[in-house]
This record gives sequence, structure tokens and C-alpha cells, in this order.
Amino acid sequence: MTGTALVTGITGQDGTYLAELLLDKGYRVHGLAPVGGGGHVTDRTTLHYADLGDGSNLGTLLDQIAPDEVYHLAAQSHVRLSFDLPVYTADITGLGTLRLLEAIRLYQERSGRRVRFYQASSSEMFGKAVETPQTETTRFHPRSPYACAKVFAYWQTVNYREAYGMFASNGILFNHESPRRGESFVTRKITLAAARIKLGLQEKLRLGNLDARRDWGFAGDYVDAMWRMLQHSEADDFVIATGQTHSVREFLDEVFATLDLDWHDYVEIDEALFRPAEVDVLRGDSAKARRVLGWEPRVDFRELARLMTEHDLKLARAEAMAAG
Ligand code: F7E
Repeated sequence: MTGTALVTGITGQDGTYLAELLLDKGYRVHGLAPVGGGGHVTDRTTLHYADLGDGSNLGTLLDQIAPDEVYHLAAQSHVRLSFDLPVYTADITGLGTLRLLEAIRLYQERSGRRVRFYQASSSEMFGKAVETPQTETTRFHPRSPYACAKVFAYWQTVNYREAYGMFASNGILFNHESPRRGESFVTRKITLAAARIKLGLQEKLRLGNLDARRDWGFAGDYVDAMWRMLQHSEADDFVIATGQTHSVREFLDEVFATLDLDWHDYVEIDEALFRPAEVDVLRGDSAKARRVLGWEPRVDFRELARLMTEHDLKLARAEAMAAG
């Protein structure tokens, strides 16, 4: 169905791809953005300001917007940073989700309308994974304040579904990247630096643990899974992943090879970039989403590395031109 959608975190990587997908399908799209939050947002969406640490205007906004679907993507989403800001992360990422769920429950009661709710759950909840690959039934073992907050939000979503019959679904998304990925996440940090090194704009790249392995997909593919979850006949939880795992080192290999460079000449290891507890390896099994939602990823690891590198090479060329 199409109708009115509300996307929290609309200025983030996933928010922008999702807004574009929903607009293409004919939705009216409203977004929540943090006060002072920048980002790439199209002028075809209506932006509202809210703070998930406060939440006091969420009810009023829901009355104004009257959404059919709410996609909750907003979070303090940086794992390393969550170790420095654990309480803030728990408040925004964990309690923020509860504030929104409770506001939606009350809105449904007031208006007599039904809202479909999507929660951006994360593969980080598997953390020190007890089995491989991880599925919807794999037990969680979170390894960061961020992951603990996401586990809390996951269970609140399940509880609103069970306690109040709300249409509330968890997408358990494994890492997903794109040219719009924030510059402090490892893939984008690497593609930006490699492109700048290629053009002589930068000499070194400092990184942490190169042995970590992730199941990396393309964000554009993953927002389609979010939409499919809310069109399904019933609310449920789904793992979204490629089923392939690669190390940070392999990502470096791909990106620098594309540019005819050897990363060993440029990468320096910085102990400060290691995490107090690391998630060593993740690999997801999205068989349920494939079967039930008809979803499948289209962009593989090599293609992802290539498209991000090409994008950042263009950015670096523009930077070099501007510098004269
Ligand atoms: O790190 C290692 C780091 O920060 C990936 C978020 O979207 O995906 C993301 O979480 C790996 C880690 O993503 C650097 O130790 C090495 O093992 O790109 P990342 P993440 O922590 O996996 C999940 C699904 C989410 O839900 C999160 O919100 O790369 N690594 N050197 C580094 N990581 C960073 N950031 N910077 C480095 O220099």
C-alpha cells in the first residue's frame, strides 16, 4: 500500500535511500531529524525536528502527520563511540525507541488508526556470536553499549507487538554501506582515504583491527527489505544479510587494487581505534526474508567496494581541482 510514511533518522545513510524508495512508490514522506542535523535530504520530503532523548513532541507530531508506516532508523549508531558515551547511547538508541513506541501506542488509541512500525535492529546484537551463520533464532550476546541498547529496543518492539497487538517488526540488518555512509565507519573511511591518497591529497590511513570480519551489503538493497517487512501480512522479525563474510583487510585489498595501489604502503595501525570488546566475525542467513518477503541482495562485496571507490575518487578529484 502507499500512504503516509514517517522516517526517523531521515538525514542518515539509510534514511535518504528509504525516502527515495518511498517517494518513488508514491508515498507522502515525512522525516524526523535531530535539531542541527545536516545531511542529504530531498525537498520532496517534509522535515520535522524532534529529539529522541526528549520525546515530548512525538505525540503532537504523530497527530499532525497521521502516518500509516513509521520507519525508526534514528540512533546513536557508532559502536566505537558508544564506549565513550554509554549513557547517551542507551538513552537515544534504547529509550528513544521506547519513547516512540509508547507515543505510537497512545496515538493509535486516540485516533483509532493502525500504524505499522519498523525497528532498525542490528547484527551487532549477535556480538560474540554463538553460531554461524546467524538467523532470527540465534541468541544475542551484545558486545558494546550500542549493541546492548539495540537489544533493549529489539525486545521492546517484540513486546509492543505481543502486549498490544501492534504491527511492529524488527529488521536485523547486517552492515550495509554506500557512498552515503558516514565517514567514520570503516568502509567509507577506507574508500575516502584511498581516493585521496591516489590523488596525493593524503599520505597515511590510520586504522584499528584489520582482522574483524563483517557481512557487508549495499544500503540501497537493504531499505527495500524494510519496506517489504511493512507490506507483509503480519509483523515479524527478519535477518537481512548477504551470507558472505569478509575482513577489513580484504576490503582494503579490493579498494586499493582498484586504484593500482598497495595499502601496506599507507596503512598505519592505531591502538586507539581498537574497541574494548570486539565483534570478531558476523555472517547472516537471510533465508527467511528471501522466502517470505521475496527479498534478495543485488550488490556483492566487490561491486560495493568498486562503486564506493569510484564515488570517492570523483570527490577527491573535485577537491584536488578546488585546491588548484
Ligand atoms: O566497524 C573495524 C572495527 O564502525 C567495522 C554500524 O552501522 O554496522 C556498523 O557497526 C569493523 C569493526 O561498523 C577501524 O573494529 C578497524 O570490527 O564500520 P564499523 P560496525 O561496528 O560493524 C552495524 C550493523 C551497526 O548496527 C552499527 O550501527 O571495522 N575497524 N579499523 C574500524 N572501524 C572503524 N569505524 N574505524 C576504524 O578505523
